[in-house]
Amino acid sequence: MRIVVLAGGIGGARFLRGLKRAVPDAEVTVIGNTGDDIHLFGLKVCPDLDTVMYTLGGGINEEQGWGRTDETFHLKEELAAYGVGPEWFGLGDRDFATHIVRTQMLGAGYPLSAVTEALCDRWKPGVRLIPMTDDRVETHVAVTLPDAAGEGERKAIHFQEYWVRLRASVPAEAVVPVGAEHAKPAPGVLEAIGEADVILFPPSNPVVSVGTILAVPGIREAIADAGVPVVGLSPIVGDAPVRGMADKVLAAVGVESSAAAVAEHYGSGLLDGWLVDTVDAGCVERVEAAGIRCRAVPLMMTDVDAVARMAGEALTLAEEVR
Ligand code: GDP
Ligand code: FO1
Ligand code: CA
Repeated sequence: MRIVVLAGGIGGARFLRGLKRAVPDAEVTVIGNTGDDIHLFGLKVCPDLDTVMYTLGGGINEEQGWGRTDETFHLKEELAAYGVGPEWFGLGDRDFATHIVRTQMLGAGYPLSAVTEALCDRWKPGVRLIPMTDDRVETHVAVTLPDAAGEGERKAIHFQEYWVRLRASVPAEAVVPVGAEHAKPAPGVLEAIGEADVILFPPSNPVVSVGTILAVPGIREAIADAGVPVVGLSPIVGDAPVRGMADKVLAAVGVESSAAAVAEHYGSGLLDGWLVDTVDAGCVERVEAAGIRCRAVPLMMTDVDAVARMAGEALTLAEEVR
């Protein structure tokens, strides 16, 4: 079975670990979000690609969900001693090596998709991990912050600054995947979608993870036209994200923070099936009224077996709508 998964960071990576346990023989292609990417200290950092690679490769910091296990921060401290920031972004020593190798290869002319493949040669994630695009896309968030005079000043900041520095403490007024409109799907992306038996949206952020991937021209269209079941799992449980800032970025695109509203936001033109958590069983009818087959099952990714059951439910629903 050939499965294509559109993945962000933690939600996507943890789902993939369970999917692999549920169907070890499946050929899984992951289309990774690169809108979170940021250039720091002259290095290209790809948080969501790395989260998938480290999680499936056994190198992730499990408690945090991002970054390396057994990490130290000497390099960051030395940079800070020179007054070189940003201090709000926690790059560890082991993680730095990944960004150095990536940046060196990009500088030598390799596209990000080839670089990601090379990094995965070490981590052996057991999936084919492809960035959504080799072109530069950066998600920016429009916010209003107080200026020196205490007046509100509207500006666009990098998504990482919104999330990591500001902890999404101010409303997101707009979310813009800068560069997406001119980006091309990376080699292999449209081919994998065209050859898939099933396409899954893990419980990743619908705006800044899956939404950003879908913003690359050609990807949404290829999925809608693939003619295979497209099934998603809700990242919203009981009207709130399980973690992260999905409620804030959903508000920016005019979507309420609920499992049903996220399904409607994707729409029946894209989604055939949608899983909501059992606490949201009351919204099944609303989702089905939107033309999307819906089931309520436990969706908390407490351990890999629980996630494998979620993945199994998603594949069962895919067979029902096929
Ligand atoms: P990020 O890039 O690290 O933010 O990760 P993703 O975009 O892949 O996933 C983030 C989403 O995962 C958030 O909106 C969370 O609500 C969701 N999420 C995290 N843990 C769980 C879980 O156990 N169950 C469900 N249903 N969603 C989860
Ligand atoms: N998340 C944080 O909350 N604080 C950090 O300092 C931080 C550093 C970081 C470094 C490398 C990396 O791959 C991820 C990192 N993250 C950090 C996670 C990342 O910013 C977010 O979880 C995702 O991009 C949100 O989608
Ligand atoms: Ca992310």
